[in-house]
Amino acid sequence: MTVAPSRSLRSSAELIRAEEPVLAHNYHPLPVVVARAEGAWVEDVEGRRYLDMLAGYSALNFGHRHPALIEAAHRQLDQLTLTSRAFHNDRLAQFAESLAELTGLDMVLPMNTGAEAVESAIKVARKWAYEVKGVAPDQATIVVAADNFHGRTTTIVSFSTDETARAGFGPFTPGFRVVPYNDLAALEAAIDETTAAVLIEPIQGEAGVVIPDDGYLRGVRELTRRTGCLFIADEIQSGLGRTGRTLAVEHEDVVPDMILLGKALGGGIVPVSAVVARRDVLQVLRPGEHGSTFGGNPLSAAVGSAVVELLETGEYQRRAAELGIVLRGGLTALVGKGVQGFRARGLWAGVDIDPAIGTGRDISERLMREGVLVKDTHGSTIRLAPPLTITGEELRTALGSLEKVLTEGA
Ligand code: IF1
Repeated sequence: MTVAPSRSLRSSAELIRAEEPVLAHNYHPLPVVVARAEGAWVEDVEGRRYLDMLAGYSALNFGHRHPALIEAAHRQLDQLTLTSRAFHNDRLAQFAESLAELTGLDMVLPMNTGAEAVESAIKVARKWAYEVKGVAPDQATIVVAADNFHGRTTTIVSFSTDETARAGFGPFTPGFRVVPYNDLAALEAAIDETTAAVLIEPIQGEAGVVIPDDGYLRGVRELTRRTGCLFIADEIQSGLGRTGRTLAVEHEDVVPDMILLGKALGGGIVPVSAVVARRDVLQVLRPGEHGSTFGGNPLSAAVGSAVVELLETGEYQRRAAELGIVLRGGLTALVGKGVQGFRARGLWAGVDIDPAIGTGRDISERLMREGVLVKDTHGSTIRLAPPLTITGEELRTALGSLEKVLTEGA
């Protein structure tokens, strides 16, 4: 940690209390107030240090304030920050070229948040269905999976199966069919001549890091190709190194028609998302039909290019794969000792805690007191997704804290 605390004259407790009357209550954060961070570590207002085992839900794959990313951002701040797409900017071509090259696809639609990338893909898929496939006007359907998480807009929550995310927000957008995840027969039965696309997460994050059976993604690829609809992979959380590959679909050697990226694409500095697609798909968009004030801005493009550069080396994917073995080993040793089961790929795990020991929230709070930050999901599951820059020693420290918390609670 470098700089002395200067800005926070109020304590963590005071700052948490100060939020209550003025900040919308749409979150229930752990009671930690972060003021500084570096790498895999964050520091709170009082100077307590914590290992960040959530990494901004994968938005911080390269850790907090990665030197190459901070440098790229600083350099760009001194040159040009925003043009809007009314003009060209001198950073966008390189960003799009390098991202297309990294993903093996042709064209990039730059947006800002994950939800915007998902919304954009839905619009592109529908337009493709009408213009290329010949679906009757306003009849296009998109098939999605139960327990999906794709974002928070009204259209996206329209096809959520999570009542907390949906209830009270209707009326909803029509045109979606929900099938069970990891079920190719159900998917095939839902596809017909109106189907524009199948939209799925290659690994379901919010659902608890649910990994489909080997062959499912290949099956989705074959099925969508055979029936003439698009395969859209939401890699917003699973992509960019997290699972030990650049993209989670690479574990099955599959190339979707559209890939959605976000989170880590902004290097933990700015929101950057993108739809990356085949040329014959993305070219349905013509001037004026879609856009964004901030999408593709030079600061985002500079940071996004620097992120792609980090991934081009393969170092982070390799780290995720190698440290993933440490993570898996540590969790395997805890099965039966407070852990009922877990699902893991690369540096990403959903860990089911024995409900007798506590809820996921209880365990997260106890881990916080041990200096480790995680996030619960769905009752008894906690989610581990440390920065890919974490060391083996730091990872073992976190696993040691988890063991301590679980055995103390037993
Ligand atoms: C929240 C979860 C993580 C995503 C996938 C699109 C988006 C997300 C696969 C939208 C966003 C988030 C958002 C955040 C919590 C979070 C989350 F618990 F809900 F599942 F990461 F684990 N596709 N995921 O995971 O991206 O618009 O937020 O940039 O909503 O509280 P966004």
